[in-house]
Amino acid sequence: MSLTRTTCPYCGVGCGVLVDADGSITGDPDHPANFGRLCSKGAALGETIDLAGRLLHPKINGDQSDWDTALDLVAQKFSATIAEHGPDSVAFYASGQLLTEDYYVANKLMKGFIGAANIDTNSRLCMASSVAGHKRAFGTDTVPGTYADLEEADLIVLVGSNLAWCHPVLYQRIAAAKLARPDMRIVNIDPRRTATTDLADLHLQISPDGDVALFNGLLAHLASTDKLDATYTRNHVTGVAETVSAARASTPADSGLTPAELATFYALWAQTPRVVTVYSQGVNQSASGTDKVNAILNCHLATGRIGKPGMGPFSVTGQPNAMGGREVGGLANMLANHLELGNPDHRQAVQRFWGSPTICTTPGLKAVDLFQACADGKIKALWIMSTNPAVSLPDADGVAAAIAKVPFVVTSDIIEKTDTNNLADVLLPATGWGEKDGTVTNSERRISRQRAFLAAPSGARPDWQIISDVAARMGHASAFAYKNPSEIFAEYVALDGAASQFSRDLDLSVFADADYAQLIPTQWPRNDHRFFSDGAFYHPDGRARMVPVTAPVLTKPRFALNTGRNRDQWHTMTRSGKSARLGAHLAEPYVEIHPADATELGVRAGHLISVESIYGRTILRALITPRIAQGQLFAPMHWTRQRSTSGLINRITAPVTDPHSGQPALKAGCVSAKVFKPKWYGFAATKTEPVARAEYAAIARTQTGWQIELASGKIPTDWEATARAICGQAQGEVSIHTDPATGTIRVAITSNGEITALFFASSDPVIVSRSCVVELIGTQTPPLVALAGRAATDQPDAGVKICACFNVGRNTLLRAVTKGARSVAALGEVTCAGTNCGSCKPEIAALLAEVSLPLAAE
Ligand SMILES: Nc1nc2c(c(=O)[nH]1)N[C@H]1C(S)=C(S)[C@@H](COP(=O)(O)OP(=O)(O)OC[C@H]3O[C@@H](n4cnc5c(=O)[nH]c(N)nc54)[C@H](O)[C@@H]3O)O[C@H]1N2
Ligand SMILES: Nc1nc2c(c(=O)[nH]1)N[C@H]1C(S)=C(S)[C@@H](COP(=O)(O)OP(=O)(O)OC[C@H]3O[C@@H](n4cnc5c(=O)[nH]c(N)nc54)[C@H](O)[C@@H]3O)O[C@H]1N2
Ligand code: SF4
Ligand SMILES: [Mo]
Repeated sequence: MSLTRTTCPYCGVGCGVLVDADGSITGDPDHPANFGRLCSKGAALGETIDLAGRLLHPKINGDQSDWDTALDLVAQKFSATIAEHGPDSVAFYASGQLLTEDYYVANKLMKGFIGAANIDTNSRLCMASSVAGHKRAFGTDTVPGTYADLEEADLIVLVGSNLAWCHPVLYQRIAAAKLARPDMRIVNIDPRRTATTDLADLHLQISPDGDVALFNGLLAHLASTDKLDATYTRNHVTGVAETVSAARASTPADSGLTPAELATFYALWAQTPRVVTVYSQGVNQSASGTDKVNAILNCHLATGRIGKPGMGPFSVTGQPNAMGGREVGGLANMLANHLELGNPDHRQAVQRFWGSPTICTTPGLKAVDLFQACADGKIKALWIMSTNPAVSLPDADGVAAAIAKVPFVVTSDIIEKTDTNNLADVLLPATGWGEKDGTVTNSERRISRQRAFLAAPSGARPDWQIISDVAARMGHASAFAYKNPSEIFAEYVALDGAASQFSRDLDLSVFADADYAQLIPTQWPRNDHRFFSDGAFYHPDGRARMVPVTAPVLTKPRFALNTGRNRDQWHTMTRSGKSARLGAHLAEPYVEIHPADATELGVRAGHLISVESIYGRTILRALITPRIAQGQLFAPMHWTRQRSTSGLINRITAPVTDPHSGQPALKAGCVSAKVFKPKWYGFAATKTEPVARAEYAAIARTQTGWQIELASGKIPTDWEATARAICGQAQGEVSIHTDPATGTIRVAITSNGEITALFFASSDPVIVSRSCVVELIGTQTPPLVALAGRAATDQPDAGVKICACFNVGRNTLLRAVTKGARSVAALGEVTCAGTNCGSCKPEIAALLAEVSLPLAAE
């Protein structure tokens, strides 16, 4: 195998990746998104492409099947359902992780051949408010920003974005730009402190959903200090007066910020023409998400700070192909190629181009409504592709029940056991990253190739092919006779050409004669094109619109539940969860809680908290930290029913949506919390996969196998049997050590002298060193020594992992600090931490800040 140039399948930064002849993975120095950098997830890609856990045969009702039988069944069921109940009785639920070619074909089948628009995607949970906001302001869904703008800005405002963890390479580009130009200012607007906050000059710890009040206040301030660009707005913008007057009606203090904080931020924004406002899920995932987007866009439009270098609004996309999905019309309220579903001319042009028998005329169901329609019995056949809605949608147990109710459910996935696959009638095995070919569009509109460097495992097929094969069996063979993704891409570009008479931002002409095999990363409409530099927008009058928005009335629940992401995990962990290095960063579902709230609830370090809403209950490990404000909680979205018994956070989130975009409000839930007092806590490390059996159980991969955290309200009658069952070790010799004084039970299981499992239980949180116990698995350590759960004196405990690339733990770093390494760079020199992908640098900086007080006092 020679060198392959491809693109990372995780976040929307869209980094170029080089895969060497020996399979080693590095950043592509020539890719304009990353110039050679990769983050921890990108750097660990090689550890996630093995075949363990892969779905490698179609399955029907749990039994292995063959492709012809499975495809025939899917086509027959969909056709029969449409014939009996009409086109609106079937639905596709797709994903921003499909490639553009897969997405194009799925959209074409549903909208042009089935004739309904019931295709929605997980981008509804992700980008829909930005899409709706862009369309209201610009008349089109255009992301005008580029990564270079971030480097050229004098002020970067990060709103509801944890860039350090979620777009790490972009964060590193900004950090490097700030190092080169220390005058650059960074403001972070987030209700909690995050790794991103460490780079910021100003952290505005806003109230949940205080953003409209804040940006309305900014617009009112700009207006009253004469900072609006009247010439620009006269020529290019409508709605100025009414929007300013709506902004004046807002009370900025409703943002939860002090007058001094507001004054500082407003003055900084007013004084700094080169400002880029970056926003992400803290903006989009809200009941006022679209209004938040427009409140931000209003400020840029009113000052003419858009369409010029180093300034503008910038909605950074989450998934690798969120943008590609929007382009091909993957959302239920769009057509294809940025054409409008509601416009008869557009519909006719697409239908003519596709030569299709029908075309949808009305918008389909948006994600949350779609699953509600499943619950209501209206959807009779559902096909879920490349997404895990039984985990990622709000009220996840309700969604699981809704899916279970649909008479015929198909899923296409690469992994066999997922919470959603467990509910499907037919499983179709897709080829995964490294095996499939196609294109993706990143946050700055750059289309890059994903290229295969591994042979597809026998049994798996590319998504575009699976969809086309079903379409052919539904009677549409000639319209779906694609031989490869390059033909699909060519058709997508040709459709764009055929629609060129309509005024749209999308323009793919630069790809018209492109050599697909050799395609280099290219932005549409062309590299270095600056949208809106001529002041022309896409509303019929050619102007942008400022949109009057009203700040929502905020209620204050006892606890507002905020949710989001961890540095080293990707969504529902089906891929990132395979890597032991990535799993070591934060190995169990947790909830950030303020120390004062913890005291009030009687929660101490290591305790568990039961967090509840009217939808359900989760049990999470308490992470007591002042990073989170009082009255708020933050929990990660990653834990599934596969990985934990009670850590699935969407069990308790509500299906409340933004009225314009239909995007669920996943950041400000109304919950209660109390300490969860089990009869015993446990921890085990094992060689083979453990079985989650307790009320609280969370499983993670380790370098030597697996680990499991446990807690339960029931004390087992037989500890040996319990340890064997949880550790999945029916065989092997057992050594048990009980200490009635402390109420601890320690169990070692060995096989031929080798430790295969170590199990610890106690009435208090188990305080053995996890990293030491994990390292003992597979060794010949005598059981009694191993049961001490401590490192040997010659091998100090490394502590919780901070650097995933070089496996450097917190304790190792702390020891280096006491030996004199007092900066991120110095710690890197001594321990290597942070010197590969750099994703952990913010945490190393935070650790230094944390220990700086005692050190100063030395
Ligand atoms: N490591 C990792 N990276 C990822 C992903 C992943 O799973 N793991 N997923 C990718 C995807 S699909 C996406 S969409 C992106 C998401 O990227 P981000 O949006 O950056 O990530 P989140 O953690 O969801 O949320 C961002 C921040 O919004 C804050 N927030 C909550 N409520 C409010 C509010 O009312 N106002 C403001 N201003 N802020 C608020 C939260 O505290 C949180 O820190 O990440 C992408 N990158
Ligand atoms: N509480 C809470 N919930 C959230 C969020 C939040 O911030 N808080 N964020 C939301 C957001 S922004 C997003 S984007 C969603 C993400 O949520 P999901 O899309 O549900 O999560 P993933 O784990 O990315 O699911 C992708 C699935 O596709 C499979 N897969 C991977 N590659 C391929 C392939 O090539 N082909 C096929 N057919 N399958 C493949 C994977 O194994 C996995 O099962 O979660 C949303 N849910
Ligand atoms: S920042 Fe990390 S996850 Fe995102 S594309 Fe780049 S390497 Fe992949
Ligand atoms: Mo997302």
